[in-house]
Amino acid sequence: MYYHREPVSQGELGLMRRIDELHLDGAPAVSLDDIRQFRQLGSKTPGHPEYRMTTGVETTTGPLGQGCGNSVGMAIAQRALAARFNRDGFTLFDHDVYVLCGDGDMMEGVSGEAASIAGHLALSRLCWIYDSNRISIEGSTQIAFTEDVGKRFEAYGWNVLHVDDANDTQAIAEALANFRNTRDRPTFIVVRSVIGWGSPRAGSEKAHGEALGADNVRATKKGYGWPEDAQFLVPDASPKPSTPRLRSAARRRAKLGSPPSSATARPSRRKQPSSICCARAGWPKAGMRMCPASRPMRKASPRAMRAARC
Ligand SMILES: Cc1ncc(C[n+]2csc(CCOP(=O)(O)OP(=O)(O)O)c2C)c(N)n1
Repeated sequence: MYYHREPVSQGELGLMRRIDELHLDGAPAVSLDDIRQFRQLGSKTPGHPEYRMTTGVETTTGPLGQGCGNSVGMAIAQRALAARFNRDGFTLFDHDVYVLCGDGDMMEGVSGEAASIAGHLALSRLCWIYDSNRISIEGSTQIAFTEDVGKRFEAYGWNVLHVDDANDTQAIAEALANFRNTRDRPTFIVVRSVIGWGSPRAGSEKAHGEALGADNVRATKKGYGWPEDAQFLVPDASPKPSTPRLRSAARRRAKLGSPPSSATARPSRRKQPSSICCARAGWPKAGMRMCPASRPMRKASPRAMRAARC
């Protein structure tokens, strides 16, 4: 059991969702005061997720498309680690990698390149959830981006699913279950949503690029049945999402169980370091040997490609 990894490629909005989770965890990494500092210089809650600034944020995704690219590296790492270290009865690495991404991510070339290699390698532990609200900073995506993104991912070899309404949590749960049952290719879930849903600016680029303003905030809270004057309210009944990476070592051990004592079932400690980057079950000795500094890149890269294609 490793932790699911979750690059938030969407920038500000996605980060706020992650911060909520970090705050609502039993041992919050982000306090309400930290959240009040949202987007302030030097705060734990910068405008985009920043690796090393906030506990629970393990990758920086400011440039659109970056989180998508990062996720493919994480999914390749999952496969390599699983092949190298998992043993019967002692599964250390069986985690999935989830990405929240938006129209801006899909417009960026890097996400297409990353999706291509993910499809080629059939990275089945990888799931991208595409928030398709068809609005970007400039307005409707119709201005510049009209391709059928789902079809593009089908061509990459992904399992493409559609959820017609982002508020249909049942449909989202079913799509995620479909992903977990699809173990021969990565999954791409196109979720149709309305930006700024519930606010007077719903469906408008203003919901992205401008502060709502006090009146609109009140109207939005009213629409949600939320106390209009409450600021930074976290009701006692809020669900407590699990953020396993913040769990105590004892809780982790309880879930993982005891490692088998047999030397054959347990990976040798001496063999672990340095072989991680390119390791694959059955590879002789340390995988790192195939990419020493002296080896020309053109010779190292095909070997690395073959290693990832387990
Ligand atoms: C590579 C890159 N170019 C430009 C930006 C600036 N930028 C931040 S958000 C955004 C628009 C994103 O649109 P979308 O993904 O549709 O987000 P939504 O409007 O749905 O919140 C842009 C252009 C950026 N972060 N990265």
